[in-house]
Amino acid sequence: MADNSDDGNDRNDEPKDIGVTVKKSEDFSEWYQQIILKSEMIEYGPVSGCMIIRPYAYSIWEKIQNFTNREIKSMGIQNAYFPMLIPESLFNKEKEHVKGFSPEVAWVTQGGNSELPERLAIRPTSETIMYDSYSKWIRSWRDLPLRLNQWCNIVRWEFKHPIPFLRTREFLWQEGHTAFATKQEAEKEVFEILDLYRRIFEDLYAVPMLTGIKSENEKFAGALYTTSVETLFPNGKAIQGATSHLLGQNFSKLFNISFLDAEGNKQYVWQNSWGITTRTIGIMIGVHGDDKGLLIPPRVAPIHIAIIPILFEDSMDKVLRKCFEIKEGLSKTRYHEDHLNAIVDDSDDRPGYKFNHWELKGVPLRIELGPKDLEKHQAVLVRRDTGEKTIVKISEINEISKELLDDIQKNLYERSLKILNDSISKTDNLDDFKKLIEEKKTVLVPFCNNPECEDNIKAMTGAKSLNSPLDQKNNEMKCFSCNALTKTLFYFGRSY
Ligand code: 86X
Repeated sequence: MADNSDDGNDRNDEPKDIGVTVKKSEDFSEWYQQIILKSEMIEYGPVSGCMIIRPYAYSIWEKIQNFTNREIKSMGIQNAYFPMLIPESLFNKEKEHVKGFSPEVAWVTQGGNSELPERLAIRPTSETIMYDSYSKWIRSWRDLPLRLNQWCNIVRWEFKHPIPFLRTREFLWQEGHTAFATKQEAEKEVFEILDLYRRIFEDLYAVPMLTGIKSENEKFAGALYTTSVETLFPNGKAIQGATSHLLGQNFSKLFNISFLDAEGNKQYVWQNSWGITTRTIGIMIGVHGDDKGLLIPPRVAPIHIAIIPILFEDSMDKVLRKCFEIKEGLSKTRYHEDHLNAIVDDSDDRPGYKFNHWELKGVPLRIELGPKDLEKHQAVLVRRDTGEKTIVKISEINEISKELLDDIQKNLYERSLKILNDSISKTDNLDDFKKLIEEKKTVLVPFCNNPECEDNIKAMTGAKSLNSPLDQKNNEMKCFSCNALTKTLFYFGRSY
């Protein structure tokens, strides 16, 4: 227990902001809206579907960028930047693959007051503009592999109602586009990237994922196959986290990306593309947040520790000085690829108000320090995930903070994993499937992977396939819906 029963000085009794007014379990979407605004992650912009990512959220994206850059660069992938505007004629080369997407493309038609001779698409994805260059850059087997990535914004003019991070008309992502001499090399990368995405979610965001291969219906039309990571929201809806595609030679034939092999024969390259977006932030918020607000896993938290001084007139200077000393010590303490980031909240608000404020912001650890603590050379550490308090010697605060943060990270992952596992049910027949979908379960079923069969299932139940787990036994089974023979299990669920 804290050794400071009194809240300290009573200045600024009026609350500056009010906390979340709905429970996550009662109205998930209202809860989500409130916490992203009140925690200062998002501001709505003047255009519907285009939101402002405020520094508190953007710094999470920067951590994802840093981690991803480190990993992909060590794989031999380089960053580059391609233009945002794509001439219509070039864009149309991909027509076959983007049929369903075309209503979502935003176009630039004017420069100043004059109409452009050709419309320019604002990139909804960059295959066409990048592969146009790839066809010029790749000539011989010595030019391979070509492995580029870009960090950029994307515009897709969605007509469904926008949800910050999860479904926006403009979003940020990285898109990797690689070309290899052989299918084997390309295929190896597809799964290395898929595993990188899994680690971003599981190790950084503490969100457990279902990793697998998309159905024929749900794959990217330009790919031989599409792999994905998917997870579950507490409202029972599944959501895709990221995708990694084996494009095969579909695009290299369209864009004439070919090379002369060592024997002098012309060959088409084997390609991949893969992407992860700012949607990841929304997934983290939805999975971990609670009725007090955000709950940010330590590995991606912009602020690890909020230090709250318990101030009284006579001891104020000493307590504040010690708080800043603690902050200094923490900032010199390494935490994974980073250092600990602590802030001292020395504002005029009451401690109770500050507790609520930093809980709303999802800061994973709080340190309370009052005059009585100071006398005993101790402080109180409070976990955001469990509310548990620990009294520690100030001399041990750096080490114990690190341990507690790792434990919070682990706990967030494990409790989400339990929810995910508890939501998964298995069946081999349509009747049970319908009931389980109504109960908002994620259902593992033997499925024939026939697009018409999946369309049927969707029409009957509103559920679609998420993906098909990677390591399967390959027993002969019957499709749960049409009874055709199959050897593969798929996850199904209602999804975003
Ligand atoms: C699908 C394919 C692929 C690189 C990725 O999934 C990862 C990164 N690209 C993306 N795709 C679209 O969603 C799409 C959307 C619109 Cl509006 C469009 F006009 C064309 C598209 N092409 C591909």
